[in-house]
Amino acid sequence: MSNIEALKKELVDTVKAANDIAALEEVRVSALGKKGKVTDMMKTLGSLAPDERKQMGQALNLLKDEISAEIEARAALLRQKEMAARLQNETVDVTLSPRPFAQGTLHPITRTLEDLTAIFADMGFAVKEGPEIEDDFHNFTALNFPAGHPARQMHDTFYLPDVAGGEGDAAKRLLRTHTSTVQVHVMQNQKPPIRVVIPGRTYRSDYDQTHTPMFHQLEGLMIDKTTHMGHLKGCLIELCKRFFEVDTLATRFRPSFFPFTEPSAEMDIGCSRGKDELKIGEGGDWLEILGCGMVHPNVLKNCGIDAEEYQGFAFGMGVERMAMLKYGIPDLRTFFESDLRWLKHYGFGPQETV
Ligand code: 2U9
Repeated sequence: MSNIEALKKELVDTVKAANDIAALEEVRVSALGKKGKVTDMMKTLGSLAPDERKQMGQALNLLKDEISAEIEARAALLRQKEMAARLQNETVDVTLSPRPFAQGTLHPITRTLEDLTAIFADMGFAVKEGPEIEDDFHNFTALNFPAGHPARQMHDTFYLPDVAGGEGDAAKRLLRTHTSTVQVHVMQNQKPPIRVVIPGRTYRSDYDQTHTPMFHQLEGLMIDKTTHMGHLKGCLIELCKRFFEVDTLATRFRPSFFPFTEPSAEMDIGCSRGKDELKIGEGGDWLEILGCGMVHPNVLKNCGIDAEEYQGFAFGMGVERMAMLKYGIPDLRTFFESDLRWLKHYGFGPQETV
């Protein structure tokens, strides 16, 4: 075997033995670099006779091309292998739990609204939303609050500047004090039967241990020709059983007063209070949970519904209160502090939603 053939075999073997791009680069330098083996042989050409030099020169150039081609082919193969290994290592298994990657959590209010609306949706209620800036008619007048009635003050309303050129109550703009405004819109726009729940933010100028200027309500309305108090009770007892995840639940309905319902009631559920815990379901104690009643005939009339033909029930609850009771959150104001430690503790991962 000539020197060139022996060198070719040696170099091809070392190219094939290179197992990564870095090792291959070393092979390239040791063969074709300034001090490489092929280059060294090129340097000897000058000492050869012209014929031999020509022959040897051609052979060395061919060797150089062949080794370059070998190196390029090996590099392509190694790059392909490296890419396959990276793809293998960097694969994301989308079936794995997202928990280790989860950065944020669902706020307990979001979770509670989802829980409540899911239960009502199951009972055939549609979910409706409406504006947070309202007029006096939708917030008070339609709901049977007489003009100048103290109940309007009781709501600690946030008023906005009057509409330019407007006069009297109709010109008054306010932040809604309850989500009942949305039921008014629904009744104005939809013929009965009506079965809706309304989740949303409400505003009252009040701040202490049990009140914040913004809080959430969930209200409901059902109207049909024969809707009665028995439907109201059945619906709300079922809601509480499902929301608090109990099979047996003591309940009682105490007479109350709201301008927009007649008769009106407050619903209590049974509970027992231990030293540091509250157990919902049964026991000697009672817990006030929501307000409800049969829609006042004046409200039906104000919203364009024939009170001789239709009747309905309505209810309303504070969402923060429901969340505090279900998830054992002791302080209302912490809901709005955006404390990351609190959010981590009381928040819910996305896979835990209903
Ligand atoms: C229409 C007719 C009737 C909604 C109702 C209550 C009773 C009630 C409170 C619970 C706690 C508000 O967040 S809270 O302070 N709500 O007690 N809400 S009946 O009745 C309506 C609503 C709309 C057209």
